Amino acid sequence: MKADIGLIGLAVMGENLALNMENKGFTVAVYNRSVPGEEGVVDRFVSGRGKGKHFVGTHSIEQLVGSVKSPRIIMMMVKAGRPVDELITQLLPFLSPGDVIIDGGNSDFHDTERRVKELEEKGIYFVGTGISGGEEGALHGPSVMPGGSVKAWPLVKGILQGISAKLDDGSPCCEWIGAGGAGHFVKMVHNGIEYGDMQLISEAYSLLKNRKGLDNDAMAVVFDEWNRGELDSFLIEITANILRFRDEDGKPLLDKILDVAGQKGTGKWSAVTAMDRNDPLTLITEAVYARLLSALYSERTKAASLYSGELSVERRKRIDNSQLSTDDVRQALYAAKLVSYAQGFSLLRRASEYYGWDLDFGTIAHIWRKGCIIRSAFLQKVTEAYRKDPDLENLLFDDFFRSKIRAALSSWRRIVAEGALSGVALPAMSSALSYFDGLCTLHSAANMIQAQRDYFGAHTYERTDCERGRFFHTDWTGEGGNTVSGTYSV
Ligand code: NBP
Repeated sequence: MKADIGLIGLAVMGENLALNMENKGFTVAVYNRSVPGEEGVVDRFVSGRGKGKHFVGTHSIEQLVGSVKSPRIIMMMVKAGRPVDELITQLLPFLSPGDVIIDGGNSDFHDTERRVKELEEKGIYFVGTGISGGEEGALHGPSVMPGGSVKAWPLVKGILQGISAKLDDGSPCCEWIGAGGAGHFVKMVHNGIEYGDMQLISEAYSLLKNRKGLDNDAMAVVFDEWNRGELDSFLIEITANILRFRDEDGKPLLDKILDVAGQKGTGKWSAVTAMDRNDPLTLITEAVYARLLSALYSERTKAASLYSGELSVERRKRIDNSQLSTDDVRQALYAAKLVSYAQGFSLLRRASEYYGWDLDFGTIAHIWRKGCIIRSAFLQKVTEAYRKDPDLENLLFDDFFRSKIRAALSSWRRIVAEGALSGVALPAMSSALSYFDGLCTLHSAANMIQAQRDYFGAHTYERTDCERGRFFHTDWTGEGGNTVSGTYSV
């Protein structure tokens, strides 16, 4: 009997997705490149976790494609970038028009846009799908964000929705996202939001540890409590578990983990893409910068010793004077999180307009509610906001978000001030507050920037006493000419 789907790449994600598919009743042909002379990954899997199940182990691309029923669905779960293009090249000679290639890795959405076009020209459908949930999600039900060749959706819908997480009402955490690279774009923003959430939690942890002096067990109790309220989410839940986790010697493992954060690109792509779309994605960008700064380990070691005297005096002064409440920390974390999601969805909105994807923001928040890393109770509120007003310019304009920001604002300001006064770095909480204050400022200081640009470069400016779109230049020094620079904005 032929398989329902072929899966390439049996690393942690591929292996667990294959098991998930089989568990849902699908027969899966599996393939992983092998190093000559070593026991193959495929045989190890088929005789190990896959033993006695509906798997077909294959040892070449040709054999894999030949094992799958027509129209063939071949899914790749491999490292993003060159490996995906190499595999497409290897697959093409064995595929027929109407077959589907799915890329379930974290590919750059620009690559997916290109691959959809190139493959559709050959009659092959290409689906670039985000898959979130890590190892456990892959096995039990991830959040799945497919986009690309829309004609492939009826062919892959059964499998992708079948393996996805299900909400309590039974609805799958997998819906069609849009054309071209839309699926991978949405996954990229999901990961960017994940960077933001993780950075905010680490800042709250830093305040509780360094300013309130709580030990790991006490902090675990705080995070558990937060997880029972409006911050209820997977990342808050695992933070409590991490804080409680002991190493073999009985000491907290967290305290032995080097504070150098890694990254695999999706946060950085979100930040760069936001710049490309002129979108002020400040919080996620700060979260990326925070990881970059953490990685400058030797520079940080040097700076910490160079400035240790000054900083310890400041900190001691604050410890004597400040009354930091745990609830202030929670409120600041929550308010900044609202800003982060507002920014993430703002980027989605701008990209949707630019690429013509017609993204459904309510549905995107809906399929993030289970299975994925940023799953949280609060995403329901995002869905509700967009169901009420699909054209909402900014989530912070929604009544629910407004009321929450209003309730948290004074705590949020206190916390950011406390961080500044006591030398605790809070890049995400404070940049979110600056964004919020900037957004709400009717008469900002950008008039000065426009004046300077016109002064030194004849870049022109608009006036408050004229209609928008009329540009003026002033000869500020009496020595300039009348020639002006172009008024375009990039
Ligand atoms: P990795 O990202 O570590 O990829 C390993 C797989 O890619 C192995 O099967 C490896 O084969 C294969 N591969 C490589 Br590397 N180069 C190849 C090539 N040139 N040709 C064919 N195969 C090649 O594994 P992963 O963590 O399971 O992730 C798979 C994808 O899913 C990635 O794009 C990742 O970003 C994405 N993702 C990961 C997670 C997560 O939590 N880990 C979550 C969501 C999405 P080999 O065994 O022969 O080296």
